[in-house]
Amino acid sequence: MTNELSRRTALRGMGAVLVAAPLAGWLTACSTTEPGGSQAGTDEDVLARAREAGVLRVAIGNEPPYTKLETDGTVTGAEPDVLRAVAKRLGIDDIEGVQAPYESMIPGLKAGRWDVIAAGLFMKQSRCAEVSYTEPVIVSTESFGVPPGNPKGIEAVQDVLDNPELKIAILPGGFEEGILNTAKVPTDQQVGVNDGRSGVEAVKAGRADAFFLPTLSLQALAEDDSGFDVTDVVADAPKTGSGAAFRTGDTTMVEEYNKELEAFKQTPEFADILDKWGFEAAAADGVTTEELCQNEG
Ligand code: 6CS
Repeated sequence: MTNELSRRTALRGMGAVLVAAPLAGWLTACSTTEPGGSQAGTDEDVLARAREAGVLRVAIGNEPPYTKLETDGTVTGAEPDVLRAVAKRLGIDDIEGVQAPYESMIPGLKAGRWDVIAAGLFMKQSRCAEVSYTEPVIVSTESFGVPPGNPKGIEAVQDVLDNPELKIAILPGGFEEGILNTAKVPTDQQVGVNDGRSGVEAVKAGRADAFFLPTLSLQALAEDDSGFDVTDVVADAPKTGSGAAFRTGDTTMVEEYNKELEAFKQTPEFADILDKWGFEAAAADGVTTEELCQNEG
């Protein structure tokens, strides 16, 4: 994979959100505090600690509509809004967001830098082996961001396999990178980019022929940039589903969270949140974590 990544690290203000970088060992100012989280690898009850601290620290990607960091530092988006509502039902006052690259989210969770991931971190075998996902909140789709008119006709992963000249922008450690690797797309066809905006710019500048990202994320980017098209759903990509992800030792939290999530899903508020962000609340009906954790990669 060729990298367009700038290994930047930044601590964004001292507001509700800090930025965690992928560099190993780079610690945020709060990584030594455990306001609601249990220590990595312990079975301390994160639920009791979060109730006491009044806050649950959540890793987000800032990729609307899955997650969004408002200019005042408020964390929102479909997943954090559901997490906040269920946390309140569990007696936890609020959530506090930490923005991190997808590739850092599970290591940061295991290191105790945050208590939970609610970022649209899609379930697949390797991730399900490292964290405890709650039942799914979101089931969504993947697309390609392409130059206007899709001149190279990129509509499926198979099209990338069939044309070794094609370069596909992906987020390092992201679900789409995993799809390409599982399909055995050579890494020299993969272009790593920092975030959604960088992926779009890579396509517009001709450094990549397409940007592989969730359909709704590309559509959100296209709202502010008419310089690229979003393809139909990529038919040969696996079903993408996500829920909150806790440490494997936080069993009490996952059990209690799932109970409250199931009850919350029966309320109009749940559907209102999903609808506000453009998701189909019913898309997750009947879909289980067990099923989604069968995704290869
Ligand atoms: O689960 C992932 O890794 C992917 N999820 C989202 C919401 N965006 C891109 C990322 O690769």
